[in-house]
Amino acid sequence: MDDTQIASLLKSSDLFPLPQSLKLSYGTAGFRGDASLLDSTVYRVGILSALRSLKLGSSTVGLMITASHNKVSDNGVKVADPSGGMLSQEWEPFADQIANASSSEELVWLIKEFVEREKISIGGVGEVLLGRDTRPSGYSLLRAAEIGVSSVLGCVAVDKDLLTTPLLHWMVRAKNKGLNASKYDYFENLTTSLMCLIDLIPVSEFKITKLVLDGANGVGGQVMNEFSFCTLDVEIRNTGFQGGVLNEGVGADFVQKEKVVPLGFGSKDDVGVRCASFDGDADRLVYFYVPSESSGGKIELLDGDKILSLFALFVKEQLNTFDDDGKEGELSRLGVVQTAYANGASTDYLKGLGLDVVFAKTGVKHLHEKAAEFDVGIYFEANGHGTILFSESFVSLLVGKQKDLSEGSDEYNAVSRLVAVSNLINQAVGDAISGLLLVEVILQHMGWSVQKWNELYKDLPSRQVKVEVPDRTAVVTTSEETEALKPLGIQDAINGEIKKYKRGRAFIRPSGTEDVVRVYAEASTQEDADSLGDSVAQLVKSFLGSS
Ligand code: G16
Repeated sequence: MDDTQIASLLKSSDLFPLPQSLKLSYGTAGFRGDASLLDSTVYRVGILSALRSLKLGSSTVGLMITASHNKVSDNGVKVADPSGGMLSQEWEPFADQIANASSSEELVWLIKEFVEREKISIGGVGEVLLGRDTRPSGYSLLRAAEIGVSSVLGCVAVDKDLLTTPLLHWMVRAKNKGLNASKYDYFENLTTSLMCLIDLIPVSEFKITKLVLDGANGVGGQVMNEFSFCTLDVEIRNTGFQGGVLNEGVGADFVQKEKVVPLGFGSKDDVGVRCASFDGDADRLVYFYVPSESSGGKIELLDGDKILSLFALFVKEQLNTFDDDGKEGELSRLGVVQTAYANGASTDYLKGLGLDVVFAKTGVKHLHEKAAEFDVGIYFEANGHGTILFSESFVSLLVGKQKDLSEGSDEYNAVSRLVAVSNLINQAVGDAISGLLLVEVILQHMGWSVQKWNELYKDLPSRQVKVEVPDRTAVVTTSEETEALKPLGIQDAINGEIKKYKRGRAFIRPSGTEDVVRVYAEASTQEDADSLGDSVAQLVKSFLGSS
């Protein structure tokens, strides 16, 4: 690094001093925290993104300013790698180091050392696409990111303004593949593949029924509003245009955790209607319906596990149509990836379909990696974050096969559906918009109502609790997060509680996005799941103290 570069970094860094006692970790999905403390973090991640672009031969990198499901006063920042996926985990320690550097001098020293070690040639051309969600703090944080990127010589930041997180990831991937990568290209891509799937629906009478979407008062509802559906009937509520606070009593996280209707839903006209919820930056999707007028706001939830099951069933049906002797053989290896939060009933159902079910640690970066090992890998977290990955070689094989088959045959239609799904569903990251379109078209394909879909299996009752503790990092778990290794003795105590309940299962883990320890409990009745969740939460408090 030459003197001009060092001077540029020192000068800009002085604009963004690190707030006292701020300690950050890249976490499950980038850095998150109180927005008023994040200027220096976002500026530094801007520098990191520029270096990442230079390191990878001037490929385009993405930087998203969002705290997704967190409260509106929080914000955060994460990086999309040139593939469109999450930042390589190999760079996370460097992200942690620079985010916590206490002075401009220390920051520049860390960068210099890293640039030399990674053999990054400063002076090349780098490009970083910047996006933000609707949080009021996003605008000024985006300016900090811009300054960070442009303080690395030769690097430019391109402001893409308000976007869903998956849309930014999609743009990065498309740009690096040499494809058109604007928001309108994304819409066009969705429309073309959706229309293709609709044309292949076997039932003669294509029936459109209303879907009501809860936009979490965030960017997802607003982007959906811009996207005109000629073939779907979608009413969007909680767009944030008429007031309403981001993620407050609305959105996928609220609906999935509380299992009650979001604000603006629940009138008698909503009973039985198919509804869906996005989270704050539209990378999560859950469905629900109000079962009866007397349900008191309680809903029937169709979470990420049920979306995964629907997708798996559909993909398997297509594969079976053309795979030799009706089994997945050499041609296609289909696998599904879940986390410890997956409802036990969903795992039983998926295994019952004969599928390879693999478990990963919480965080889409972990699930994505495992799903990419299959020809078709479907991953979903119960919270609604997931997608379907098709390997490039499998898509080429499908396209080749399509040419050999006679148009209109069952095999041809099945192959064409899979090709269309691979175009529709975001290959970079979980995407609530493309996921929603795929759910809608599969329900049409099956001729199913949301109630019929819900009958695939019955969820075991479960309960999730957040516990505020003085130091959540005191909880250390095994790699699949099903057992706590620390604090010593807590797992034995949890096991003691689990034993008291039929089909009892529980685990604890430190959140990577909020300052809490999360508790998950499952049992054969809701009363038991609640009681197990509460007693494990009590154990967390007694081992770690309450804050
Ligand atoms: C992020 C991650 C998800 C994860 C969630 C909760 O979601 O992308 O993979 O499940 O945080 O993580 P934790 O339990 O560690 O707080 P989002 O939608 O907030 O970006």
